[in-house]
Amino acid sequence: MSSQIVSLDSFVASPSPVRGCASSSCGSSARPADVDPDVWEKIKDHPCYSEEAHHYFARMHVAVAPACNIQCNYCNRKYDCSNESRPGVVSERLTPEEAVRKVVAVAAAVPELSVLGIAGPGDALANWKQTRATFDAVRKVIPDVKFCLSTNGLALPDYADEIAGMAIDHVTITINAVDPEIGAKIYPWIFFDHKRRTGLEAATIFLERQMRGLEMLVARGILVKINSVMIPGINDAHLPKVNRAVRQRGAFLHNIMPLISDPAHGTHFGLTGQRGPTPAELKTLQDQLDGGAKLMRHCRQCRADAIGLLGEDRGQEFTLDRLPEFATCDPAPRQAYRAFVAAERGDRGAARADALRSVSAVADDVLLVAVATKGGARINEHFGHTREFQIYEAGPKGITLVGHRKVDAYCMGGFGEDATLGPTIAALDGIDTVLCAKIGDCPRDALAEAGITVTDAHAYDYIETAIGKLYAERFGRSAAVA
Ligand code: CLF
Ligand code: SF4
Repeated sequence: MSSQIVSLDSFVASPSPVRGCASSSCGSSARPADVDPDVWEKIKDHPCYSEEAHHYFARMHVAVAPACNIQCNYCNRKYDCSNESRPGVVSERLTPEEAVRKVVAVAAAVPELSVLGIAGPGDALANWKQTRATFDAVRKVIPDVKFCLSTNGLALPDYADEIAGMAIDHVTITINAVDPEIGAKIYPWIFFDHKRRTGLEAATIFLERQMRGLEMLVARGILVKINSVMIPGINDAHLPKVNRAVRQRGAFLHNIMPLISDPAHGTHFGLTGQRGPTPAELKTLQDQLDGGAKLMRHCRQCRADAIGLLGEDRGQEFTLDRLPEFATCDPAPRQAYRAFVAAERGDRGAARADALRSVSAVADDVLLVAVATKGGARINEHFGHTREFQIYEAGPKGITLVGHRKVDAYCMGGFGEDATLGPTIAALDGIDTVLCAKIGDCPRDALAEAGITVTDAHAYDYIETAIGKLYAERFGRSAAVA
């Protein structure tokens, strides 16, 4: 395995140090043995459908779909705050023409871009004319970007054929219940067949159409991801049943997301005191569902105008007033970046296999590690700059990304901001070790006092390599254990 240090920043700054061949197809060499080659082609550059890809690739959403055909008790699309990160929230709505300008500008500046998604702020299918016009226009100028859409599913049976005809390979349906009694507690109304419907009638129609839409998409070869919002006391105990139902119908991935609930958001649940799950409750449910439909655990519940790697949002760099009047879209930097990732992937795959061997021989011990990273599956972010730690669990099941925790950056304008340390330490509750590229004495000592070890000894290593070494050191095994 190579010990060469590679950062996304260095690639973006200078595309010349491309290693490996110039064809993106060599990424297939890193295809996991249990993934069908056709499926791998669809997911290998998709940051949501592949946990591995999310270390390298970026998505962008264009907010061309303002209207919605249902009401969810956790949604209020009027609320807008650029610091807020939750579905349904955007800073500016776009026409399809504006959306194309934005996509061209982002593609020119962000070689990691691989997916264009339409995820609101309303429902992509309730605004089908705009959704279709946007995808059709982008396809003509940037054919190498994958298309993805997210919907509540009410209108899916009407559009499944068109979606398949447009070569949209990825569709997300938000399914929170399969039992109308439970659905009626989440959806106060739907608008269907020229009429607003409420209560059990609404939920019965809606859930039936979601399931039919799922079946239709799967039959047409589309990879369907199911998002479910976990709402304690309403559908938390019901979600295993949802998991079984969507798995039986061929869903590719299941993503359980915590309810975000705050009175300030003006949602029904926020105003009535419905709480979201704790991180521990969410993890317990996810652990319970492991072995069902494959679980997504790296979702960031991003905004309907998000841009960048999943852990970042560069939307403010690409507001309409900042877009160049005429941008061109040379595919060469994206192709070069994909070749870079293909080579990096092979290298990381070998490193990961080594790391997994080092933890697999140990019986029951589990280590929870927080990692400061800005991409590339490496430990390459300073403690003081990080706004999000990726959380890994190492143990008998291997080394797995199990979530992320948001924090405020400690380092502000070159100086440590001690006021942020308390909340950061609270956010790292239960973490054994923090891995980062660099840390100063002051925050290191404060974390040590809280019982959290921080080390920059593995700076720029692959994440799994470092965790494998850490695990072996901690539990007295050699990293070379076979
Ligand atoms: Fe966007 Fe959704 Fe496509 Fe991804 S997001 S439409 S599948 S490209 Fe991804 Fe964002 Fe989670 Fe969605 S992190 S909220 S799962
Ligand atoms: Fe809001 Fe989406 Fe629900 Fe429509 S489907 S009400 S946009 S969360």
